[in-house]
Amino acid sequence: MMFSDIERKIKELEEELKRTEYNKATEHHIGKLKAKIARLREELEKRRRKAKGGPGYDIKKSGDASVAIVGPPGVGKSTLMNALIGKNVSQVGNYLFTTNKVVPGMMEHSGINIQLLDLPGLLEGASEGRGEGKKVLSVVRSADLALIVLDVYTYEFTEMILREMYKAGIRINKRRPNIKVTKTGTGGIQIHASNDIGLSMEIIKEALIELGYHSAEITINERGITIEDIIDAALGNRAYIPAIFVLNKVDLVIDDINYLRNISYYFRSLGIKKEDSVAVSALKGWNIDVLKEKIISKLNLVRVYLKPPNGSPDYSSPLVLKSPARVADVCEKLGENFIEDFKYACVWGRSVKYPGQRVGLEHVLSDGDVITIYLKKRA
Ligand SMILES: Nc1nc2c(ncn2[C@@H]2O[C@H](COP(=O)(O)OP(=O)(O)O)[C@@H](O)[C@H]2O)c(=O)[nH]1
Ligand SMILES: [Mg+2]
Repeated sequence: MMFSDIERKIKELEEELKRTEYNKATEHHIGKLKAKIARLREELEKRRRKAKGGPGYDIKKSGDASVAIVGPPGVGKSTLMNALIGKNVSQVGNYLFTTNKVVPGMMEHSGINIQLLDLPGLLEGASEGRGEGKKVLSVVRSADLALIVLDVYTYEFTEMILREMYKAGIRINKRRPNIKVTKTGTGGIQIHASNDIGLSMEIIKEALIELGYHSAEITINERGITIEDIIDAALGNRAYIPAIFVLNKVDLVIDDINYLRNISYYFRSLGIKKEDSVAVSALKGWNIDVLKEKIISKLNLVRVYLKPPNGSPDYSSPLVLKSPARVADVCEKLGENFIEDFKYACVWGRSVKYPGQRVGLEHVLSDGDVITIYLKKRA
């Protein structure tokens, strides 16, 4: 098939999917349609990569975590970035001004360094390559958190942004389902499901066959899964990214309570949780501190303080680790010999039963823990 044939076929199948009402009789057909679409998208993506070479901007990662600022043009992404950092790092434009590159900047908050990535505006069709769409989406894919920015006038673009991300294999505010798919040589499709998973075995099989699996083992340790989860697990290249929805420019509608209430209804109708959204004014600096706190908590970082054997902990510069943080991850940050020469560690804080408890390399630490590491004496 040619490029454009695949695109046309996807459109057709998507149309069909829209027309098909979901019920017991169409359940199987819908499952197959979704798998077919996913497979064709995958094929299209492969050819695009070949045709264009690798996508992506050249950004040097730095800091303890990275946050992508994404949204339509003109909603105030650059203004927000500057407000978070506290100085003008990124250029702010008039309504349709768009930069075509990534602007990185560092935000410091309670001992944690967070790299912010201000991105060009995302447009409808981005996942199919419109504008800088592919590059923007690939930055989002590799970030630790996405700030999805909308403003009070264009908030209804949220659906478009979510759709483009979805098509690019990005799953927002969702845990990776516990589903394993392994290709096997023979034996057909074997499904191991430990409990009532909420999807029929037949539908799972049909979807896998559509995806090109003829012999495979699939293990599902999860309840309430959807056919999309099965497709995602089979294709395997999905990114599960936490996100905060930022509604900007509230200064413009602050007197209109009903207007703001409608926006929050709209967010809720999309399944966006209250705690995952925040209304701000980047221009006036309203609620920027609240957003900062949300960023920190959503990143789920673990701060660990080092204490020398007979001294007191150094609270001025925590080690910042991604969750789950093991003692081994601390050692790795400190240097290679720390793992090699590791004897044991003593930990104070929420991860242990009593202060100063002895633990090994696999012990998982909590935010705020204090740790002393003892090394073997070298011969
Ligand atoms: N009233 C108001 N205007 C804002 C706010 N944030 C940004 N703007 C304006 O919106 C326009 C676009 O801002 P910019 O940060 O360049 O948007 P971007 O394209 O998303 O990066 C500029 O004129 C900003 O001054 C805000 O909180 N309130
Ligand atoms: Mg901008």
